[in-house]
Amino acid sequence: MTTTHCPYCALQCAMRLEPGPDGRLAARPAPFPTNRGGLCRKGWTSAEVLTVPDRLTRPLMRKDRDSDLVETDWDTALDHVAERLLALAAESGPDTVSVFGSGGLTNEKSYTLGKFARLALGTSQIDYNGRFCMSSAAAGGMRAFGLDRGMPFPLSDVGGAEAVLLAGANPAETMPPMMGHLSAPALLVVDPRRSATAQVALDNGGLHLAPRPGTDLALALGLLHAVRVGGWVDEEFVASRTTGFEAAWEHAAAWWPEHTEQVTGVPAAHIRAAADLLGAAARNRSAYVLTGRGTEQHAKGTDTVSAWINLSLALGLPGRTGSGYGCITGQGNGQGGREHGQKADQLPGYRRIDDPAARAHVAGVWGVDPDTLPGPGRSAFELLDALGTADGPRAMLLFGSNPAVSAPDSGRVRSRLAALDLLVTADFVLSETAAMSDVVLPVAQWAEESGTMTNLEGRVLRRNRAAEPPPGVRTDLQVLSDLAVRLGQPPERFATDPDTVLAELGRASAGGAADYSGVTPARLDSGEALYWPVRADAAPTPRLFLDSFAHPDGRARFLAVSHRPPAEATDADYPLVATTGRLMGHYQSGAQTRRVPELGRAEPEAYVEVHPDTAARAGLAAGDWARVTSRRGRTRARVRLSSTARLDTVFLPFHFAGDQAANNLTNPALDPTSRMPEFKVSAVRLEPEP
Ligand SMILES: Nc1nc2c(c(=O)[nH]1)N[C@H]1C(S)=C(S)[C@@H](COP(=O)(O)OP(=O)(O)OC[C@H]3O[C@@H](n4cnc5c(=O)[nH]c(N)nc54)[C@H](O)[C@@H]3O)O[C@H]1N2
Ligand SMILES: Nc1nc2c(c(=O)[nH]1)N[C@H]1C(S)=C(S)[C@@H](COP(=O)(O)OP(=O)(O)OC[C@H]3O[C@@H](n4cnc5c(=O)[nH]c(N)nc54)[C@H](O)[C@@H]3O)O[C@H]1N2
Ligand code: SF4
Ligand SMILES: [Mo]
Repeated sequence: MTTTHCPYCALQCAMRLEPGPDGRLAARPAPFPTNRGGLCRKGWTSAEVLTVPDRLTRPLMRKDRDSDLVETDWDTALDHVAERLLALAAESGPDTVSVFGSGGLTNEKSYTLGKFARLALGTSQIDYNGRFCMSSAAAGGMRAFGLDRGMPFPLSDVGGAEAVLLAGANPAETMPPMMGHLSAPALLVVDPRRSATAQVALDNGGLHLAPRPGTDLALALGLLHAVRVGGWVDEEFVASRTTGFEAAWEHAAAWWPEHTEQVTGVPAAHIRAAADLLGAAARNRSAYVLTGRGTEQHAKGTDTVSAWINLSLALGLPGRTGSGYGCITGQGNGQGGREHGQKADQLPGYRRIDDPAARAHVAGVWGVDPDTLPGPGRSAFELLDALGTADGPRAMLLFGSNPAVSAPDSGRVRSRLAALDLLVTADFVLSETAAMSDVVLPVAQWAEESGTMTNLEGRVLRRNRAAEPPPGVRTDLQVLSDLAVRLGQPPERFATDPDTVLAELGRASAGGAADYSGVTPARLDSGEALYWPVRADAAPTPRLFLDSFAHPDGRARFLAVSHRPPAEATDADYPLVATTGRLMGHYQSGAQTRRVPELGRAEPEAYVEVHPDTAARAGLAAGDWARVTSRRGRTRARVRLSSTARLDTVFLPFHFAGDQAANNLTNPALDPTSRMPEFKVSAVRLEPEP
């Protein structure tokens, strides 16, 4: 029996892995403060992915683009990859080779991937799927507080609150055990749909505010307005701990609840009621504002997050015990994955790659001259969109993501991936992206290796190895090391033992914002709650900002943000708004969960959630196949009627591939600061599938 944490989301529920009668591992819940002994359906079935029939155990390679992937041995595959990478770099320079990483990778892998890109490849062209996930919240938190740790407090703090506002998050489906912490008497859910979470709020006497997708910024300004008019602003806190209130207020001054109602569709009375519930709880220092992807995945996601933070600052919530603002990070290591250098503009310890002091420190740990480190590269979508173009990369190495399904405007992304000279994917199943690759490297899964993860609260945890990888399979760290050596790196520079990498990551992150220098195997094993920063000589930091915020003046900043419409408008040809998101039983691109029989049976195909009147107008009934078309592409989905849906909005989960992929529709318009695509608003039309 091994105690570890779930392979999927950022809640990182604790679980026990036990061999069943057939010798295969089964997952059972284990006590831990975030999940309190609960697991969702995906967690319960997670160990089944270890033995799926189409598990990859031998490298695959194709001769050329027109031939099939065939099994080969490791030396042939790795020699071929290294040879091609060296040849391409010699022809077109180091930036012709690119790397794509993931918030699902352990801290050790994220760190090694960034180091591998900068040293072994010498490329600036590395980014990762976290850009699609919480980058807007990270940018918003950084601007306001000077530091980005999604939740700067333990999740269990939220359990005692009188009021919690959840903007664009549906934890009842995306992190079910979290609902145990959301028992506040006033739960306020902002979601265009009557989501499972919104239903919980209504059942318990809370509120559901249902804005038109893409109008959250207006709603947050309207709430700030109602908070001020209601007399709920914490004047003392605003004066002593913040700057910029008046400039931010100028943008909110026009957002009377009635005006806000016209733009968002949320009744003015609900806006006032929400402001009063939040205000009364804030006065008792007992309220939280939490954001999720629904409010963040927009071309104005960063400003929208700033508007929610402005609201929390006006109420005096952040930087105090019992109240606060937090973003609900999504992927298993969504937090740690954004700290250790797999991001285009970043070095370990949440340092900036364009900061000379950061370069000098990290180069010192790596034993290289700082001048040899490349500068910042392209963000995720920009990188994917440049592949195979005249000045873009001609090769990509991909670890832990399936962008052929999960990237916005995925038809366009698939054609860019197909234009590469060399696509190499490390995975344990033949994902849709692996299937397009020239070389596929079979790697170990979470239960077959150890490594650390940083959960949604900024707590560093250890996943423990519970089984041997199948024969023939290597770990990601081994693959990176094997390749680095073939690219001319000294072997000792790319360790394959996770604890050795962790110790080096500790040195590289020391003195940075996300300081892990005190994270050791002994402290991890002791069960100590290691909220970062974790220094060797100090206690961890469960709650940040209690004394001061991380800007030089110690104050939090209001940002002067104004509302603007989504990147594309509806019109006569595309009259509806499509928004996208998740359902309980599938994870992300579905590469893992679509292979678990129980989960696949429960949700075998894409659906589109539609109001009955909207469906009828399109000539559709429940259970029909619908064609949903946007300005970029189309998808097929079964009609699911919902009488609580907005008439102007349809919803599609993005877990399905091919002609059922929601991302055939989505708009890659990017946020100017975070480079987050607008996954949550596309103009579409709905028709019967011919
Ligand atoms: N079952 C399951 N759980 C998961 C995942 C998974 O794939 N499956 N993925 C994990 C990851 S990586 C992440 S990032 C998290 C995401 O967790 P969430 O943020 O909870 O997930 P989403 O379903 O993307 O979006 C939440 C809600 O936003 C709503 N929404 C859509 N458009 C808008 C809008 O314009 N404004 C507002 N306010 N809301 C809007 C949707 O209707 C949806 O109910 O989940 C994690 N957990
Ligand atoms: N329309 C729409 N699109 C979205 C979103 C949305 O809300 N709407 N949400 C976005 C968000 S928040 C996210 S996080 C992305 C996620 O989307 P993806 O980045 O595609 O994430 P996954 O589906 O988890 O892909 C992980 C792949 O890596 C493999 N894998 C898992 N662990 C490891 C590992 O340790 N090593 C290696 N080598 N491989 C591994 C899995 O088998 C799988 O094939 O999708 C984004 N796309
Ligand atoms: S809520 Fe997240 S961490 Fe917990 S069992 Fe489900 S997928 Fe795993
Ligand atoms: Mo995510």
